[in-house]
Amino acid sequence: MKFTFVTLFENLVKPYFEDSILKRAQNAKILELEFKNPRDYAKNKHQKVDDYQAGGGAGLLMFPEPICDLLDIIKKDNPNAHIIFPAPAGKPFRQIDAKRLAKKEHIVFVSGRYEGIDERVIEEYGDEVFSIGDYVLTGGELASLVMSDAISRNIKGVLGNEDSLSEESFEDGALEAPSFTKPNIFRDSAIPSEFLKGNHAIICTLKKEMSGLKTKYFRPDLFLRNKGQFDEK
Ligand code: 6GU
Repeated sequence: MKFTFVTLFENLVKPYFEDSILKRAQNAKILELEFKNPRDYAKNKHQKVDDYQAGGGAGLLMFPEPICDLLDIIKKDNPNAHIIFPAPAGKPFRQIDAKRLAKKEHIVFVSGRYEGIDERVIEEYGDEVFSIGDYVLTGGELASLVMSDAISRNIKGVLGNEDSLSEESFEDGALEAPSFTKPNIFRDSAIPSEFLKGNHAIICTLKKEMSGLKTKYFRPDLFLRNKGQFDEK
């Protein structure tokens, strides 16, 4: 997988990939990163990339030409590039999107700063527009990082143990059951006794129950959306 980050602030993005398993994935050539700065494609004297909004409105917008020139080059060199615009006005980014996008060859994240990007750029080049939650960030960089991280760990070979994917939150529309490690009693708090007895069928049933309760309590929206999932078998 190749990720291209189109951003005015590559230093906000780069360090995240310089440690841990995402570093290992790059060393193993599973992951390749590229950074492109729209400012390098601005033709005006001061390499300006933003301007006032048509019709008024607070804040500056990134104007089309530098980003479009840059995206034309990326598309020409990489006909399979899948272009994503992070934006609070996008559709919600979910685990199923992370899994689906992990199968792409090349994903380009185009981060806006200021109040965003001229809508015509998104219309022409955007394969998808995603929001990572109902709040507003100062730019698309953090959202691009969140999405690229969630996508990466679904690429074969990135996680040491692929099994760790199967029991996670959202894999089956539910929040993950609580998990525990040693010691069995910590500051007077014991782990559920069945976990110590080693009957895997019982533990599995118990985890399903806890997962259902947790989902119903903390995420009633998820619980309702995936109702069949929680029925007694
Ligand atoms: Cl994708 N971008 C920005 N700027 N703010 C957000 C967002 C994205 N998702 C939620 N808030």
